[in-house]
Order: sequence, then structure tokens, then C-alpha cells
Amino acid sequence: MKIAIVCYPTWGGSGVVATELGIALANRGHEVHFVTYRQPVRLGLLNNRIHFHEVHVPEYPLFKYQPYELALSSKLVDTVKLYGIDVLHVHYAIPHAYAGYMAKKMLEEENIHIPMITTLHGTDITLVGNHPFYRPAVTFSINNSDVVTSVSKSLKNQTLNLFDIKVDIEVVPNFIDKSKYSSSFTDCQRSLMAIDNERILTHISNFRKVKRIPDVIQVFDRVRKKIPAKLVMVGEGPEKEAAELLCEKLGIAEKVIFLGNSNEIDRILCFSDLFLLPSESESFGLAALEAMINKVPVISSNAGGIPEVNEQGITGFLSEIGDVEDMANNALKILKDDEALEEFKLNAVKSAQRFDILNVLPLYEEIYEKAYNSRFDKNFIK
Ligand code: GMT
Repeated sequence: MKIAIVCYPTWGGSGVVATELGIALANRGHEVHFVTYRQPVRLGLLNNRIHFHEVHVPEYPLFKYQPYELALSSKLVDTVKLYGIDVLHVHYAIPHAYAGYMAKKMLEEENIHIPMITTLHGTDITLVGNHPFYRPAVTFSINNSDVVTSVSKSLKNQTLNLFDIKVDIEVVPNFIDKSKYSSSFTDCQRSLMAIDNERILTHISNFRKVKRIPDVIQVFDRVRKKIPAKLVMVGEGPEKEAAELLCEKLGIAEKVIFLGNSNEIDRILCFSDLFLLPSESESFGLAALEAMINKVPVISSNAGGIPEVNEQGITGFLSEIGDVEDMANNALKILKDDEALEEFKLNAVKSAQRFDILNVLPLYEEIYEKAYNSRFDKNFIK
């Protein structure tokens, strides 16, 4: 099939999922067209099955805000016509589902019927989409998608609670490609980060408030008082500076390494002993899943969809949001001796395999097929 994927090209989870999905679909023989304002960060070489179409928004002084949705919907119309696209898959409701709907309607004028699949990722529902400024447009875009999927059961329930939804929402979980990890690094270059007896705790995120970065540091501070340890912080975002200051204040600056954004997540996870994810809200927690497939157990909050990924007492532990004491105690249970750590590591990698792409990709393929075959069905086309 020819599939157009709309996503954010940034480091965020929704962009990563969309990109990895596109690459996997191309490997299965589909033709994939990414339509976004920049080449997605995880997208490598383009080839005859993976195309990238950049959305340009020319600056015009009259506009205080440049109309990205308009440029995106026009680009979608052109791409669908030029490449004979069969289905449109938009990741993140705002504004992608809205722009996709407009493109669909414009194409219908030319007798081209293209089904739109909208995947809800989390913040498009819980943090941003739910704001009264956006809610009517988000509700409309969801209700007018041909298929709606959400990345966890928790996000599905939240969407149904927060919006007046009149369509089914199918849960298609996020995924990892386990075959990529079977040949994990033989030398993780752990010595670059820590001395031999130190445990390495890692956090990876976009450093937004919702990630509760101070909790990461508070948990680490409690752990390092009991056992030798280092904390590796990966990512960039608005909370990073305050995090650096907090480390100074606690006198642990030389024990915390801020690496910034990285394309070497697997290498970093390779030398990590524990992953910290104390988020306030998390629809799925892709970062936790990536840690688990790299044999890293997870200490997390029990927010949103995290319990669907991190298994209590098996792959790690979950605590109430903000309970840094409990998180630190749990971390110590895992890190206390090599045997306990090894057991959690093995459990983590085993459990992560539930989300192998081989199980998830067919679900999307089935959805595309069904949507494409029903594109002339009156009940289906909005
Ligand atoms: O919060 C982030 O890390 C970024 C955000 C995004 O929109 O890209 O991630 C959301 O989508 C990811 C992929 O589906 C999920 O794994 C994250 O849990 C979700 N973030 C939140 O719900 C806060």
C-alpha cells in the first residue's frame, strides 16, 4: 500500500513511533511518505520506499501566526494526487487530524476518497487537546477520522472521559523491534560514565514539567546516599536548567551527567542499570519500553498507561506520583545486589517482547486494509 504519515519530526515519543512505524512498513514492502515540516530525527536514508515531503510555511508579515495547518493540508492534497496515496495516517491529533480532515474533504471534491487514521498519543488529549481553546476542534477531528487508535487502554479511557467521542477507539500499543536489540553492544563503554562499583541510573525525556524532573533527582539523591551511583540525564527541555541548579544545591553536580539530546539511546541504555520515569502523566511510556528491551528495569510512577508497560515487582516497581521515598526504596531493592539486578534485567527484556513490532505491525496493516476497502462505504466516509 501507499501510506502517507503525518507526524512531528522531533525527539518526542509520537514522532519516534510514527517514524519507526513508517520504516517497518517500508521494510514490509509498503511505500511510505512522511509529510512534515522537517525530516524526522529517527529517519535515516530515504529510498524508493521511504519518501519525505517537507511542508513549507512561507513567512508573511500580515500573519501573527503562520498557518501551518493550511500548508500541511495543501501538501497532503498534492502528495496524495502525485503519488496515488491509499491511506493517510496522522499521529497526534493537533493539528494533524484537523489538517488531514481538510485534505480529505478537498480531495473528495476531485472524487478521490482517502481514509484517515488518527493515532492519539497522549499530550494531544491530556495536556493540550483538553484545553477549552482546542477541545471543539480536537473532538471534531477525532469524530471525523475514519479510524481512531490510541497507544494504550488508559489513553482510550481518558479520551472517552474528556471528550464527547462518537466513534470507536482501537488500542494499538506502541512497539519496539526486538531484532534490533538481539546483537546488543559487547562493549558498552560503561567506564566513560562511572567507576566499576557505581550503579548507573538513567532518565530520558523532553524535560517538560509533566516528567517531574526534580523527582528524578530526589530519587537519585536518596539512592546515592546508600550505594555508589551516577545519574545520566538525556534530553533537552524547559526544566533542564532548574534540574542542573538542583543538583548543585544538593551537592551532587559531579555525580549527575547531563548529555542533552542523543541519537545513541541504545548505547546509553546499554550501560544503564536502572531507568527512572516518575511522570505526572504518561499515556504509554515509550522511553520505559526502550529501556526494558535494552535490559534496564524501570522505577516509575503509576501514571496513565505506565502500568500497561512496567510490571510491578517483575520489570521494576511503580509508586504513587511524587512518592520519591518509595521510588528510592524500590530502586535500592533492585540495585542492592548483582543477583537481584540480573533477575530484573532479564524480566525487563522478556516482558518488553510483548510489544515486539511483529505483533503490532499487523494490527496497523489490518486497519489500513479495512479502511482502504471501506473508502466508498457511506457509513465509513465522513
Ligand atoms: O511526553 C513525551 O515524551 C512526548 C509525547 C509526544 O507527544 O510525543 O509522548 C507521548 O507519546 C508517546 C508515544 O506514543 C508516549 O509513549 C508518551 O507516554 C506520551 N507522553 C505523555 O503522555 C506525557
